[in-house]
Amino acid sequence: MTIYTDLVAHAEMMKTKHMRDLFAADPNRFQKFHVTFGEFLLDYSKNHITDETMTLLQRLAHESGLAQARQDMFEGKRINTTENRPVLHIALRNRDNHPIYVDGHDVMPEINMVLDKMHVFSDDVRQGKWIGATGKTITHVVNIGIGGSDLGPAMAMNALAFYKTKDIQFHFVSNVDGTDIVETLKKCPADRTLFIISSKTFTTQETLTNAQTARAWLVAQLGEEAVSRHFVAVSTNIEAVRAFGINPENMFVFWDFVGGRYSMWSAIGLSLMIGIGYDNFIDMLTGAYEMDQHFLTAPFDKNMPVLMGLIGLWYTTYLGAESYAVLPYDQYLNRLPAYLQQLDMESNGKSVQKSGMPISYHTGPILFGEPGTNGQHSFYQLIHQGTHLIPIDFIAPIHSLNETGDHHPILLANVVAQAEALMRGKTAEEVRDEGTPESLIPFKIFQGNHPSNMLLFDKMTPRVFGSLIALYEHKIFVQGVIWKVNSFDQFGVELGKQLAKTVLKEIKDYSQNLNHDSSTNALIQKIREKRHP
Ligand code: G6Q
Repeated sequence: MTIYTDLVAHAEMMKTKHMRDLFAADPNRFQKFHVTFGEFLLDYSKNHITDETMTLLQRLAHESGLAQARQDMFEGKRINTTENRPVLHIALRNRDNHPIYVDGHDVMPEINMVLDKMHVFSDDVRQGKWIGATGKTITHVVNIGIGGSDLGPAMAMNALAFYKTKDIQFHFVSNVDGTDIVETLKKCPADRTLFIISSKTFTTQETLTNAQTARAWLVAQLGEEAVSRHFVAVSTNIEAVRAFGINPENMFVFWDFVGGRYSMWSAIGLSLMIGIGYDNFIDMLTGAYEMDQHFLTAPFDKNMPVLMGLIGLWYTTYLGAESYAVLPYDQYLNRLPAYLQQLDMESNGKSVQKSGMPISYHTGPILFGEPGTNGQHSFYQLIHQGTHLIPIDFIAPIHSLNETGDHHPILLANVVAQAEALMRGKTAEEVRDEGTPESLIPFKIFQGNHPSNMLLFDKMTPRVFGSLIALYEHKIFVQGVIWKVNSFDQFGVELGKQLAKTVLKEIKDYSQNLNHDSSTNALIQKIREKRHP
């Protein structure tokens, strides 16, 4: 028997259990299945698990070489094998500043230099020392980037909005749909606007198209010489930045050992640092560092990212769940599900092992979510009474930064009650006892047995936020290791981009022959007819 066959057999047995009975049988269930770290409490007792499940899952982690893989990442080994790169977002928040070597070269001095440069620049913008071409201070910052160069800072800016300066408005433009940049520019006075062009490669079609439009808009109003006061770049590609017309002195670098979706800790966070200030940004890095240390040192049975990773893959690989919901009961985290969609699905949405062998089991789940309580009035119906197994992460602060009347107790009551309702359900007898007519009883039964994690923390601070995001990064890492995939490449986004180049030529140029399938040909033809009648 291998660990896999043991887990498959155990899963069959667990499918016959109801969590209601597991709780009834063991008054210590919460005591056994919760863990704390810093301000966080993770209650994972409302899951389809027993002591045996957790023992088997931890054996799986050990036999999958998780400890070694974790060490390899922290030591700068080239674990992104398909791109032959180390994976060192952890170096960006290495607050004890110990050397981290890549090919014998310590990366920390460069990381610290960029942080210092960001510090000076963000202070200058915040304090009105960085002035625009006509001598005015900056009141609008527009981050132009997409994917990893957008979602992180945009999500973090919302999450930490409480700490944001009120003197500057922040905008994030990502979509190549002209509406995004045009509607944003309508809100911005050219002489008081700073554009941060964020692109690791500086070749991304959407970002460069938006950046060119912004540049033309600015030049039309303030002239060519204004560009250096109103455009800065965050990138790894100095030549392309120079070619765009941004002075390399106004460029903030990062490195190819920082993956796009893991880059909010780098200079990609420049807009965020301007928003919340250097000290808060450092607190965020400290929170992430603390979670890194926890992940690195805590035994697997007390290790939050390991436990969350194992429980998640238990559902995906062994119990047949296809999706997974992240439901933050915190308005500040309203963009977290969108951020995690990229982090999780781009990292572990793979069907080939690191070795090149095809995979025969399910890997990364379909992630979705909305803040509570909004989601309760929409898709929770399906979670409660639909036919799918959907594991959930509930996330909630015990105190609000905006305690107002009964708002927060109501919010907390809802998140706790949802987890309880999903777990216990409501039996036919309970429905009948409420006086429900017999004909309606089947519709009012809740099967229950719907699993969830509950992650509570005291209140949203930069430090807590940093820990929270690092927790998810490491959870995804754990799963990637056990699924044997490379969590750090994303070749799946390439094909569509490549085909779009051909289609673009054909949409713009009538004379091009169309050699696609009949559907694609007809769609292009229709667009041509309508756009060039
Ligand atoms: C993330 C991906 C992707 C990337 C964007 C933007 O891990 O690599 O989302 O961040 O495609 O790329 P650039 O930063 O190079 O413009």
